[in-house]
Amino acid sequence: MSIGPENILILTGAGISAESGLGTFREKGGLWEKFDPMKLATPEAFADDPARVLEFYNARRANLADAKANAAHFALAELEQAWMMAGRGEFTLVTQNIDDLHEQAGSANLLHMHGELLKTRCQACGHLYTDAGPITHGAPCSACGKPHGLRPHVVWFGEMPLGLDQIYRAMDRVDLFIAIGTSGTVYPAAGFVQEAKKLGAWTVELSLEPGEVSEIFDEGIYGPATEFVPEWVAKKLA
Ligand code: BJW
Repeated sequence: MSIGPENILILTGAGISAESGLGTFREKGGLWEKFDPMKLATPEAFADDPARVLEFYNARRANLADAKANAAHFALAELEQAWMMAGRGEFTLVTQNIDDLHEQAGSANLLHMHGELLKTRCQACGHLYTDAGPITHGAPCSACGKPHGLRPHVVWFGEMPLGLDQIYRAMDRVDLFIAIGTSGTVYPAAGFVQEAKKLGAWTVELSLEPGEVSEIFDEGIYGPATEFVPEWVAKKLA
């Protein structure tokens, strides 16, 4: 009997980068406990006080400079490589994270649905820069020359996440959906499990603890990502 392809779609959240020293959002001591997201992560907050918002994101850029990919990021990159080499099916990695740790680990088919911390976008002309340094308030865009238009290339509340067409196209063919290190609080990402289930996929939640939409998943594996993701990948590749 021949076995058909198995298309994998993985969604990651802040929990996968927690053991690399990057804070999560909604846990005790998380970013949104220390800072008000409505004052920092909305287009209205940026319009109201761009200097305050840039200070927050510049500090996070500086913090990211010291962060290294961990065993969970490397395990997903290894799974992708093995899956593609053996022609076992499609592999799509969607991350809500704005860090670059999946890239550091070598993941290739990767979508940053909430943007990228190390990119800057000009609101006037849409030009994208990759730059780890601070974004200077009021600086002119080097492409169009307009001042005051530079902002972090991240998706704030009320803005449309990136790559949704591509994500839903991959979702149409998904056989296995895995959510790793995400609380299932933020939509549309939190709704992906429901979509995947409707399309007949097996769904797995892999996190430190059950999240907000936990009951929808077929299977839950709970523990630190650096232990449980490599273990899960090793089993999948065995
Ligand atoms: C570990 C671990 C370890 C810890 N190992 N695990 C219904 C439908 C559609 C939209 C909405 C809706 N209801 C409301 C909305 C609007 C809104 C929304 O969802 N609000 C909710 C708060 C209710 N959504 C939006 O505005 C989005 N846009 C939008 O909806 O556009 C219109 C649209 C409609 C319909 C279809 C399509 C579009 C945009 C959301 C933008 C989110 N932006 C942020 C900030 C990005 C920039 C930045 O970083 O500053 O994205 S908010 C923040 O939350 C960040 C994250 O990506 C996101 C998710 O957080 P995540 O990753 O889940 O982190 P935590 O902290 O919540 O959880 C961490 C987990 O890890 C925990 O469970 C731990 O247990 C676990 N963990 N250590 C394994 N070692």
